Amino acid sequence: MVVNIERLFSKRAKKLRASEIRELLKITQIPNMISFAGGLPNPHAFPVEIIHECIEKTFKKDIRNALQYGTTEGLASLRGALAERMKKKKQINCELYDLLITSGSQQALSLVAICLLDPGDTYLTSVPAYLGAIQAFSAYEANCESIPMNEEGIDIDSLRRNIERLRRTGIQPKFIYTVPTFQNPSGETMSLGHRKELLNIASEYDFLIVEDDPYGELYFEGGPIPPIKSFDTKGRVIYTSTFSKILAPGFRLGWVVASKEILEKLILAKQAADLCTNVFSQYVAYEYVHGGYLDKQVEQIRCIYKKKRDIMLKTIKKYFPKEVKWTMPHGGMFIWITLPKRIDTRFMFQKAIAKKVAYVVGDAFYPDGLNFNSMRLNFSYSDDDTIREGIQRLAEVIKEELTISYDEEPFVAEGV
Ligand code: PMP
Ligand code: G9A
Repeated sequence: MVVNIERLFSKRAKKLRASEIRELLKITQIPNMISFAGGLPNPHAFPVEIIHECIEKTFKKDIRNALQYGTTEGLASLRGALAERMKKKKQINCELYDLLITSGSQQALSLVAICLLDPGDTYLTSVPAYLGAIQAFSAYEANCESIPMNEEGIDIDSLRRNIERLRRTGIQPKFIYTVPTFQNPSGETMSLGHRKELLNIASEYDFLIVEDDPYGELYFEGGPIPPIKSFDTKGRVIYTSTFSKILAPGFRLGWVVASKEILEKLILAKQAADLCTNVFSQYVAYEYVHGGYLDKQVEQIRCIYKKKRDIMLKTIKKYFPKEVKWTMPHGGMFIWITLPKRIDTRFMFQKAIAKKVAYVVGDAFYPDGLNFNSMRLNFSYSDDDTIREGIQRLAEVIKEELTISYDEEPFVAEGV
């Protein structure tokens, strides 16, 4: 008998949608394609020699335990080293017991969704938002309320208005998801004032903040900015970060700092998901942090990415038509481009691919869609000359697109 597999899938599985970014990663494989699409770190920023040394140390010290199953919470020595670093670098007051190691921060988002979201629950996010978070939360059938971003990171008035509107219909959001520093996809950073204000609002209306901070260490100027978690004295913020951008994403290592009650639930959810995070990775990462390699490496990564950001911005300024606007990130890996409203970056995408240059359409970062004239460019992955060449190709595509006149202006939502 033929298996009627559609009948057997859960309602949840039927609703799962592919991530535009994961799909786009396939395009990167096409020969001569210049991809500004994937949010990939630069492979030359991976500390290959240091990783080799850390692996050797692991082999010498404790290889049999490194190859064994580990606790769900994660390696105590690594959690301790990270807690120290969180205190020193981020002013987050935490001990090793406040910290859970996860399989990347993506798993942290997924565990948060399992523990906080029932089908039909509402969460808030500033938009444009990290696609992987939207995917993680919508897998648990939650409703998303989008709050526009502004030059201070989030439109606080709109946030209040939306919370009040939801309240009138009896809806209380569970949490707000935010990437306050060098955000993916916009590159924007939330001001200190808005960080504190967001925490006050979360307290006033009693919801949590899920603070996702993969890029906080990658500042190019202006120094580090305290995370929202550093102002949190009541356990209202679930903070997550990752080794993906400060070591290598192949390690699949992230961590969460949260209150005891929340952490306990996340640990239970993780037990069911994967028992424990890759133990060998954790041992090697411990040597990386403990041996003082991390601090030095992060300085180098900043230096490499700053140069790439500067090259991309300079080339954009030189070649993009004057009607185009872009963000000026002070760190991270992304620049957000806003084109004249009559351009639809989804239609333009095929033309860009034909010219062998790829971006992510802005629409992908809006849970409700409805933002058609924007795109995200990644500057960390490509080498310097490739950035120059790719931006020139893209400039040609945009210029050609601008010569096409449409009868009607396509509808465009306001936002960044
Ligand atoms: N959050 C944000 C904002 C990201 O940009 C990414 C990766 N691009 C992640 C989470 C997931 O990262 P990882 O699972 O590799 O830690
Ligand atoms: O999905 C991945 O490979 C990580 C990249 C995320 C992004 O492009 O935002």
